[in-house]
Amino acid sequence: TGNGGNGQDAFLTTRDLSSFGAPFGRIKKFAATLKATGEPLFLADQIQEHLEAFLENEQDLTPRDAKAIRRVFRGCSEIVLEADSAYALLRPGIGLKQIVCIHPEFDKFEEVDRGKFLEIKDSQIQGYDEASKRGLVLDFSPYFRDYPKVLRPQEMGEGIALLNRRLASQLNGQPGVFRQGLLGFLRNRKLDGVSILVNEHLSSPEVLLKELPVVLSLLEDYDNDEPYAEVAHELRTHGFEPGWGSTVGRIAESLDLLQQVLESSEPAQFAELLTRLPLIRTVLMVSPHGWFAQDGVLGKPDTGGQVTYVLDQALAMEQELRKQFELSGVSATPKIAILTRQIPNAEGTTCNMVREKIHGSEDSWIIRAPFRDMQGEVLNDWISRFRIWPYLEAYAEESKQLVVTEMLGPPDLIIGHYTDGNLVASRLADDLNTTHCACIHALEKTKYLLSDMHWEGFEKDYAFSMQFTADLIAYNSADFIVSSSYREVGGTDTEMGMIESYELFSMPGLYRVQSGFDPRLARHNIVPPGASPKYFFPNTDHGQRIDAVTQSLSERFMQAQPAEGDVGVLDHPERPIVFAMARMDKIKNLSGLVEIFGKHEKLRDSANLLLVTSLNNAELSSDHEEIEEVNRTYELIEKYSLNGHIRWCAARLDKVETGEVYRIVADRGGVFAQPAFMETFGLTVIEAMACGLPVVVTCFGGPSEIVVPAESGEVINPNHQEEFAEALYRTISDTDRWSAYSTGGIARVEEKFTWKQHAKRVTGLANVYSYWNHLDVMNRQALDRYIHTLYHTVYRPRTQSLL
Ligand code: UDP
Ligand code: LCN
Repeated sequence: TGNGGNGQDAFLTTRDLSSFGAPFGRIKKFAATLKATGEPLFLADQIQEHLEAFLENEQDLTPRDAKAIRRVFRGCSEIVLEADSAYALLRPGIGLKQIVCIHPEFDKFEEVDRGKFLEIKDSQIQGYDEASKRGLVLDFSPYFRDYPKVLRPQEMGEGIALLNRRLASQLNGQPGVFRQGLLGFLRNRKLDGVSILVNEHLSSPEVLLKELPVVLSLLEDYDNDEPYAEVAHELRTHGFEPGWGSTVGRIAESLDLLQQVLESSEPAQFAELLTRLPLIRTVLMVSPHGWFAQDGVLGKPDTGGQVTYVLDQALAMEQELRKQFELSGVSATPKIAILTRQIPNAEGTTCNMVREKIHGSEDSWIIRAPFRDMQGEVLNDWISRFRIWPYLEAYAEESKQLVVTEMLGPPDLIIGHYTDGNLVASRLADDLNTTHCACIHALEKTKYLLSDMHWEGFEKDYAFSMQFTADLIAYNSADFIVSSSYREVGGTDTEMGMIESYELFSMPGLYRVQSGFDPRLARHNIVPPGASPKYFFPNTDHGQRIDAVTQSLSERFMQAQPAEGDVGVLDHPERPIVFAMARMDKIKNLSGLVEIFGKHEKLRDSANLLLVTSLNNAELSSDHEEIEEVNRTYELIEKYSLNGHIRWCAARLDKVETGEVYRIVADRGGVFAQPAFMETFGLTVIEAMACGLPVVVTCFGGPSEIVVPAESGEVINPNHQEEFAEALYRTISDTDRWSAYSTGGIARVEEKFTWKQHAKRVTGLANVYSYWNHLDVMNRQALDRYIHTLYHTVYRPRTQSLL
């Protein structure tokens, strides 16, 4: 298990812990007030609440000291009380952790190691005797000891920049090793079994450096726009195969870049060179849990943005790779496959099909393999993503053959999605020796309070012992990780990032994690998704809109009487609309929106509330969270007498219709509301903005990074219901503001959230990390063994309980 877990951050251990500058006497007094409550554990929000109450009472405290105390506890995520001691998990900065003990006898903080802290936490659940026995401790830090880490918070999630700098500095320090490494990498490249880039003539870096100026001068004899074929023969004799460019001009540019990279150490050039090389033709995406199809699946408890994301990513990657091949002069065409689960009882969807072409693609496919029980029989029905763990191993095994047949060999890149997709992806990448890119979408741990410490209570419904273990296995084994927002990686000034929350935690009786995911590792990259302009375009773009769709949706959502299956008569159908569309997860807080709307008189008297969810009848659901949220929404409609003001539609819209709903709401001067308690990214927010519909969104998670407050919408804490309602009200009642948000939103999406940019970045990342892997700078083999051990000793045996 290594010793890295003791591992406070190196530059912090040397710091004098009393030097936080806060009066320690008061800090002890604060700890004593916590103790007086009799509670053994305080979490982030409670700590802040108690701290503010405490500071208010301390009348004689100078503002300076109060500020210093607040600084100490800013981002403090846990305080555990044991006997006379209080143990606080502090966050001296984004991505950093420090555990301190506060004791009445001390005159300054005493540092506590991670193992001790977890043991104290466990003792609250297990009792001292049990907790003091040495159980299983997980620590991934030794395997990443030499991996570059960012230190500046603003660089968190910009792993590639750091990696490029590291590679460039290698050139400075050990030019020979660097050149040898790069040449070895270029020489091993093949597409469909055919060598590209360089051949064996370039037997050493010296030969390469000698040939480059010769070839560059030779190219000067040709016009820039002459095709590769004109120079192919000569290039080959000098050691260069196709892949450098489709025209003489492009080839010269690429080879010049190569020459500069070999001779100077400019990180940007290195990234540019690697990014333009055509290293990937076939991409496998893995997203096993159902329902995954192109129509009629969105909005079910397990299928929301991830399905949209994966399909759009596939199309964008195909286009990007096609463009890359065209520019590089390699005559190849890309192929993408999305591997998902085949569900025989498909309920009218295409989820039972083995193979399905992706609409709008040239050669991209959904391929499906079934889950099987222990006897090898196919499972016919959908099962929740929380219960799929026992099936994934055999699934990965069976899929391997399917993938190799589909791709005519191993894929060049595997992109895993969510925990299950990445677990399967890690197994396939291991077996097929392919680079593994992991897209996270959501980490469940932070969504459920104390899901780690009280895992046993959650086990029946959520099986978190399996899911969190699978997270640790899959994301640690990935070559690089793609997140959608900074919130996922670095969190905020006051709150941990979702990834960061896996760094130090315990599941009493199962294992203690001393180092799970270090968010500072240069494996993390933030690459946000986009909204497809084919469906999500401004409401003013009348040429693209289809009248019949506009008409039928307007009737359905805005006429006085509800259509069959929909709920709510509208007394004033002409009023502007407050619109929300989401799955009925508690965390999406649609019931909260009903309350926000219901309580605010001016808002309810000037607007209607439109909810579009896949379900508004609890009897049709088997998902307990969904049922509770539906019931609560009805209770609140009743409580605030919202009949006449709300329309609640159970609709499974296709993409054309979804885009059009945002637009018809925009036509009538409405607003889109996203009030989630936590959202990793929030695709609906960019969809609404792209359609010219102003948005008011939660401050928790991705939406707060999407929207620039007062420019492209408003960002509000949904727990402050009055404020949220005010923001909705001012957006629909102030026409200048409305127009500013509408145009601001469109511009923001065009600038920052496009699939084109996304695909370009992911392809570039894949190239750079493949190179990094090739150098084998970390001890990959040891990491793999550790991961396999965890898989076989914890994950696999536990999954048997779900059979
Ligand atoms: N969506 C839908 N119908 C619904 C609910 C959601 O079509 O009833 C679509 C929506 O257009 C968006 C996606 O599902 O593309 C939801 O993505 P988001 O990232 O907002 O949330 P998630 O469901 O992934 O948590
Ligand atoms: C999952 C979520 O919860 C959303 O916030 C994301 O937008 C979606 O996946 C796509 O990544």
